[in-house]
Amino acid sequence: MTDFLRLAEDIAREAGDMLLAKRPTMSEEVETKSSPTDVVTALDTASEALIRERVLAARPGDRILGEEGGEQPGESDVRWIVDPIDGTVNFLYGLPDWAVSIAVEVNGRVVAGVVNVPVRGELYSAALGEGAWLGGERLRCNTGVPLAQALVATGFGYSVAKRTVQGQVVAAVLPRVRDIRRGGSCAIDLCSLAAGRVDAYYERGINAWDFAAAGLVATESGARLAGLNGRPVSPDFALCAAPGLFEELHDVLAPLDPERDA
Ligand code: LIP
Repeated sequence: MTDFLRLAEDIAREAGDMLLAKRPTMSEEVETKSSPTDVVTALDTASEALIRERVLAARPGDRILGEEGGEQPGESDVRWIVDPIDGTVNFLYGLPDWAVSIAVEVNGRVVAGVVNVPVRGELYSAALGEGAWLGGERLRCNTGVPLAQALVATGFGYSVAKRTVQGQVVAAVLPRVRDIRRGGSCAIDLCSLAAGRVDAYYERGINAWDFAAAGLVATESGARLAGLNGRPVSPDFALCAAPGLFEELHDVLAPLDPERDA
């Protein structure tokens, strides 16, 4: 795992440095994916190409799943799960909260994860069973926070049908908690939870590349990460918090049927 972690850290740093040096302006050519607001820049593609090249140079034959390039087949039991820029809209607008996320999965289980937040100079890392770190600081999520005092991070999808329901859900949650934060990057939200900067996170519609690395950072900090009603985390739903708060927030969210479209 140490070798995986070191390689992922080195590659995430290199990709982050490249992106910092070439950050686009709004006038840059961007393409859209699932909707007119779901953007991808040439630098998303360039970052993923760099990551794929570095991984395969070090570990030829490994499999890779990336947000922009999809699944690269291979025979290896090792799969790299990559989000070349998580928080693409923030990146495009020059806001600081975007990240390079790299996870390493062995036989279907994530064993190492790295989230690089270049603008903030923060590199989060985690190894299965060995803890989560921000630089040299061991991370532990907040515990014992009652729902009414919880700072809750969430996010919204790119489709009108999803966002309509997500607006209804957040309107129901807001009066029950301390406050809501919408940062624009799932990976940073989960790492912020691990660092005690928020108490809980939920979202519908995040993908494996969004949460694979940061989810390990969060669980290695002591948080629980799952879907609703005992299901695992998936694009259907993600909920993360320390035990206790997890169950309280779950029991507010589940009756709202937040996995539906309008
Ligand atoms: C982002 C997610 C975030 C979500 C945003 C966006 P992207 O991923 O990390 O949680 O709320 O709408 O989907 O598209 O920047 O890679």
